[in-house]
Amino acid sequence: MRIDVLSIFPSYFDGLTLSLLGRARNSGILELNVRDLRDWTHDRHRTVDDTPYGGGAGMVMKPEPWGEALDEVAASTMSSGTARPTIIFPSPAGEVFTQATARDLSTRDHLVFGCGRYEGIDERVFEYAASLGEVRLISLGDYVLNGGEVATMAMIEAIGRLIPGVVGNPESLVEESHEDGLLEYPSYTKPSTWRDRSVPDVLLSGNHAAIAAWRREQQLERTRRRRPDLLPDEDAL
Ligand code: JFB
Repeated sequence: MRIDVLSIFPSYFDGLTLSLLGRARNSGILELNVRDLRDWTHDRHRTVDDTPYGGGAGMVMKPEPWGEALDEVAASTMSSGTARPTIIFPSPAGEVFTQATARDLSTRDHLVFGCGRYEGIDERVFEYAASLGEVRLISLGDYVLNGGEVATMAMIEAIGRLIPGVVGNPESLVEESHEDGLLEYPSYTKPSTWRDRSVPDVLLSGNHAAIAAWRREQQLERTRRRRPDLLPDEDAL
């Protein structure tokens, strides 16, 4: 998979380029390119924002640098003969990112993340990007961030760990929270007693059927208490 990130704060991604991509990058499983959007400006001040038409608070990102940047990064996959890129714009007005979104995106050959700042990006950029690839506006969740960078890092980490050979890819992905629609069961390790707190007896019993049943019960109980929205509607039963 190839991932291109467009941002006016490319150094935000330094940690990600080091951690996630160590093994995957060198083996060619994943190629991550972080590019500074200001490299596609042509004025002395490398301007990426301007005042909003119709008035209102704050600034809006100008379309021209985005158009040139998207042309360049999208053209490089299209010329290499592979499918059109999937172009993701993190947005508080997008569809909410879930594990299902991460699974879907982990199957793509080429992802482009366009990180907005200020009050967002001129709407015509999204329309134009749709001529280059599949455009997805995606929100990390129902809270307000200052830009798309943190959301992009979270999404790349969630997507990357689903790709075999990427650092952080566990042996078993199926037992994790959200993969089976329930929260995870609690985990314990040695010592069996710590500060007067003991590990549940069943886990020391060696009875694998009893352990499996206890873990399933814990998953259901935790999900009911903490995340009832994940369970089927009781009224529907
Ligand atoms: C994403 C962003 C802004 C308009 C603009 C670009 N879950 C999320 N919350 N906020 C964002 C997000 C995601 N994904 C997000 C991109 C941009 C926020 N801003 C700032 C805040 C509110 N309204 C600019």
